[in-house]
Amino acid sequence: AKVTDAVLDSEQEVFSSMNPFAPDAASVASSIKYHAEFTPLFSPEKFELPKAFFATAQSVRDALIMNWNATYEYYNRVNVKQAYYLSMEFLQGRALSNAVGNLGLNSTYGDALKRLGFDLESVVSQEPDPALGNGGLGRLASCFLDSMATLNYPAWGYGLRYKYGLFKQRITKDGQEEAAEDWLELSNPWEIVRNDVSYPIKFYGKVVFGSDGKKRWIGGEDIVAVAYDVPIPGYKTKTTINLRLWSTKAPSEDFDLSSYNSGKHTEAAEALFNAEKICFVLYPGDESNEGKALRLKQQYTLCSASLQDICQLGRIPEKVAVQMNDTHPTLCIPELMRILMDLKGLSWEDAWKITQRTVAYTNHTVLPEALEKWSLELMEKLLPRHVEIIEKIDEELVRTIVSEYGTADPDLLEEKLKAMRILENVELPSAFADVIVKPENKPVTAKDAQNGVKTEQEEEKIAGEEEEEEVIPEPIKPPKMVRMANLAVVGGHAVNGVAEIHSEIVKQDVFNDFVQLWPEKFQNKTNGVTPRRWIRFCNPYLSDIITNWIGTEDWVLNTEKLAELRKFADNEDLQSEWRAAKKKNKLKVVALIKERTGYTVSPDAMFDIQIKRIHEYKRQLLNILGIVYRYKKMKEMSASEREKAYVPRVCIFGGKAFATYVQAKRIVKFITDVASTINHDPEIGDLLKVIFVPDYNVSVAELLIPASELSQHISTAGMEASGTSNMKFSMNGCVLIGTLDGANVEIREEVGEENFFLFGAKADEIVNFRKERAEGKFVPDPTFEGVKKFVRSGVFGSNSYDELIGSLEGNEGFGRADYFLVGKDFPSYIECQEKVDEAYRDQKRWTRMSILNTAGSFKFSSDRTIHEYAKDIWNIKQVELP
Ligand code: T68
Repeated sequence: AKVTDAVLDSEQEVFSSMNPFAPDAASVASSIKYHAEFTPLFSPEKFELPKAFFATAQSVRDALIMNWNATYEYYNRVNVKQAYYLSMEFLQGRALSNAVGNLGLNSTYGDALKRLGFDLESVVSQEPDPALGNGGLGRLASCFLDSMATLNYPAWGYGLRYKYGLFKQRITKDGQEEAAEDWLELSNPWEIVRNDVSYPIKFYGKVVFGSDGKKRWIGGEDIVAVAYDVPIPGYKTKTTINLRLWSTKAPSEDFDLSSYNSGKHTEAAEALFNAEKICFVLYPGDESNEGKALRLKQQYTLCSASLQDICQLGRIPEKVAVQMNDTHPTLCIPELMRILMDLKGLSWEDAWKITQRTVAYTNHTVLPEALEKWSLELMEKLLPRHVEIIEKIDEELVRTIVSEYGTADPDLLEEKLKAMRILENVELPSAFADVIVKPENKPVTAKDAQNGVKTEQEEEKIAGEEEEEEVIPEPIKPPKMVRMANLAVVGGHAVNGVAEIHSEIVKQDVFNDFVQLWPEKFQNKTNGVTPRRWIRFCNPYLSDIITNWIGTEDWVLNTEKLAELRKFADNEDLQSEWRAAKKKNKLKVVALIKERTGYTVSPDAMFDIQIKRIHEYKRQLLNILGIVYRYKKMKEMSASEREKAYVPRVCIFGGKAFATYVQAKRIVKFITDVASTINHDPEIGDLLKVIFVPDYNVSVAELLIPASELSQHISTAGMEASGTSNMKFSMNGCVLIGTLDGANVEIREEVGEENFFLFGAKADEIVNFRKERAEGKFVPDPTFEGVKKFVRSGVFGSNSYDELIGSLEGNEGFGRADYFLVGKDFPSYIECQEKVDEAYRDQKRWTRMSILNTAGSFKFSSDRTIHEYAKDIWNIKQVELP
């Protein structure tokens, strides 16, 4: 009780120092009542939970608006350099509890709502979870906003206001089904539409010379981007920064009134629909050409609207740093060039210097298929002026490469051009056509001629004579593409990976040729997560214990303090409090599982969790096959042997598969089939349960992570750029099982190798193992063969899972033979899981491991990451409001 009182006092103090009014519960209650009545979204007769949520959010928003205004008024006055974080995704999660928590008003709002007959927790759970992101990349952007505000860095977030967020996932007997996520259905209490902040955006059209000799982009389709602002409060600071989300609409004159009046209603509104559809959904399916064009329109809308806005806000480049979250906003580079040259009249050279100084690029993946490319043909149609600029950037790059490597070794030069050019499968710019003499055009040397070596033309002639009748088909030309990552590397002043191992792979592999040219551009910025949302607010039980033992709540801002827990790791009192907190969190998850799946699980079993997007490289398949192995062994034992041999476990999965990713959807279906067999097997009971929590999102993560005891981060080494949930789990006292991949490597270093369950092949061994497989030299372990056979025997239903199990063998028709090396890592994974059981049996040892994870997690606060970006890339300073 003492701790809570102390926290309460400090909350009051903080708020009174921050605001002209220091709200007590009574004034907060009247503010909520005021909003329910005078900014209504519901009819007046009833005052129920949904209304309570909206009115509470509106009352919190008042405080945020005040702080927001003060923040930017001050930044403008002192004219500071600001960072602009551009991202196609912000996975914000619910805002109410976060805002109330950051303002230090938890108990005040709790009391106020009690006076009105509600409790804060139920009110908070009314909020729809805005899912304007897919996964790690979007959530990272949101953690960064929280840290930038908390640390008083002058900054903005820019994104798109999708009408529908990431789809809602339903699990049926056929696997995953998708439905629209209508998060705006009841309106969004946090956003403020700025009717005076809108910009024209153009698509299609053509480029002409204006009378001043400057290029003009004219004609085409014009739409308007309108700003919707979402205030982002910092923790225990007045600083409240802005997330500006663009929505699209048609210019009002585009509504064809006379068509409408003549009964052609659809045609009359076509322009409206065309403009609005750009912001309908996050990541529209892009298998069709229409889908591709729409996604490109989204990207351009983000870049163009944001840059037009930024140009109004601050002097470029002195006062502006633009960070591109992956390649999705790379059109910033040609767009800024266009603005500077065509609209502001700068020369190419000046515009280029400014652009390079302004923008920087974060890479989040090394998977070659995920490196973004756009068809040149599509881009030429949609953005003709930008293609001209990209062609010129490409030409300048060719010039640099030629001058760096010379023409003496044409093979080397050709290889470099092929790897580095922005334009792919496009002829060299005319100025260079003669510079490079391709090897096939090289004259045969006298020595070769003596040895009877023929020129290619001679070979062709002979071949032609031999098969005179045969018609040689025209070779299919590979499509011309724009490589966005290459453009981002060339156009920015900094390129960073998101974990040490990832940044090394970026340097040694993906962008190695660019590193040779510009080594100084390449950096590492290991990801982080906000300790506010990801411990303090989602895990109040553990937070109170930490505060109590460290003796201050400062650790929420200075996570280094968490290290002080180390000295208490074996303390029995701490250990028992620690276990009690875990148990309370597990009980919440028991209820969630019951509600979402109907299954009853025991809170005394070990909670083993893997939650992330479903992807082959993340290897949910390895996890579920490990479970199948465990089940198979259990079935071979007598009841008493089973009890003795196994620690009871609840294995929990959560995650969405991209709607068109067939193999990922098969994995979901397989997990749910296995779950249904095991969970209904009376012999197994509480010894093993498998749960797939449907519709995984930020709010579900906030419940699962604090309850987790073991969590799985088991990607094929070298494929997960960083991972960020691994950091959240570790902070919440969960022990990790994982490969040496992404941020796992650094987490293991920090928490100590005895507190991390490591298994599997290392990144630098993968190439050889894949080769071994391809050459048919790999001999699978009998345990793995046994598991596959068991699955095929029909235990989990009539389905024989040919495509899934076949993919692990590279059978005819099933593509790459176990590309993700599930079979290779299986035996070491199983062995490692046995060590997990052994450790868990000793609860003292396990609790110590758990405490040491929290204690060693301090590096993974996004505050640390943001300080590094601010210093090494953006060159911005913290500015505290007076
Ligand atoms: C993730 N990437 C990485 N991509 O996979 C993860 N959206 O390792 C890393 O921790 C995280 O980024 C943050 O750095 C994504 O989440 C996407 O969601 C994505 C990819 C392509 C297009 C759209």
